[in-house]
Amino acid sequence: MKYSESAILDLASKALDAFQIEIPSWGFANTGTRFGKFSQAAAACTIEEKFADAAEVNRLTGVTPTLALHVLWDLPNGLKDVPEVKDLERQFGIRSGSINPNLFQDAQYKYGSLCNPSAEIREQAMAHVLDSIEIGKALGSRDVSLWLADGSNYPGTQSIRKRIEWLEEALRTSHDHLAPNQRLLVEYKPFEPAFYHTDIADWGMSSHLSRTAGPQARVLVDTGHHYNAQNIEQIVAWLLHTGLLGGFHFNDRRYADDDLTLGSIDPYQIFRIFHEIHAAAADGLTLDVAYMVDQSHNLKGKIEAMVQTVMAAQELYLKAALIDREQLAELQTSCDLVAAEELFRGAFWRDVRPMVQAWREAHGLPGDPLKALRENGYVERIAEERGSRNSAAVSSYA
Ligand code: RM4
Ligand code: MN
Ligand code: MN
Repeated sequence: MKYSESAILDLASKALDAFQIEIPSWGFANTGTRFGKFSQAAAACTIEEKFADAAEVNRLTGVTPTLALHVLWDLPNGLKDVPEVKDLERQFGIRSGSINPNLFQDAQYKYGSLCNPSAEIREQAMAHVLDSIEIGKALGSRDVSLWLADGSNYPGTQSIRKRIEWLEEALRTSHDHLAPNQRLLVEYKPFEPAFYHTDIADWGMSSHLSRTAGPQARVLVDTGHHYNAQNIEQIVAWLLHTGLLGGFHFNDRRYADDDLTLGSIDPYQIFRIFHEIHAAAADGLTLDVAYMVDQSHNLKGKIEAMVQTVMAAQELYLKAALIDREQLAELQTSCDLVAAEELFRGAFWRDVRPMVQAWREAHGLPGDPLKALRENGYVERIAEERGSRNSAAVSSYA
């Protein structure tokens, strides 16, 4: 590498200063698989406890100032719950992040929400999205992240094209209600819970719907929502090129939408994604990318896993930031494949942990947030406070 050591340290601290990541309220609540749920004594049962846990993660890492909220789980009374959430924001020093409408739990959504063949149910779903937009406005949060479970399980049982039309219309209406600073993020997922067709199955469909909705709509890439072997960084490069990249739901996967800890299975994948983003920024593209975590930890301790995730995200983001882009561009142009790949791989293998630790210490944060969490007794304390309530069976992330 051409960079001097001091240039690298300078680049590193600038990159880390620029990086923040949003954590999800549902990552602190009890969850499970469809086969069983293993309650954790320390899991958050209330919105207040979710804010408290988010504040703890932010105290330890310093880079998670916002908490993503799911409307049905976190604001069950809609707009009426906004004052309480605002109080919690003040109390815990954490802001509300993206607002996630919840269009998949209610019984009426059995055959879909915004794509349901029943006009009445489509209207109910639409009303929920519009409420979510109003909640976003009232909380001063920017992004409304839309994920639909809509789809069908058996060929021939639904009109795929009619459902596209309903969706286009619903997203246009949603867009019409956005405040000028708000964005509509359209998430895609190839399958599950629907197993024949999913109404927004991939980035092409999300791109089309975002464009149709209007200029404040963007695509949301959940790293777990791709088929095995799909080249996610290429999708990211396309979305950067077309100006449609709105943000990420980060997690890792081995098989499907596993919601595993970021980088636990394939850290190189996340590095390659960050590389595309840093490269686009270096090329002068305007970027406005929301980094968010979408994970729910079933076996690991929830707060510990969230801290570990944030640390992994910082490390991979930094590794990719330190690629010598000028040199890489030269090697790409001369098609010096092995040297280009070695430069790229070298950046991935660089141990950046001492740099992140130094950055944390310079910012008054614990150098090793996981160790600090183990030592500060927070998890034991909340386990004791919440334990008895958590022995009851749970049915969702709420
Ligand atoms: C979905 C999707 C959404 C998340 C829900 C709970 O698979 O990833 O973003 O809100 O799960
Ligand atoms: Mn997601
Ligand atoms: Mn998912």
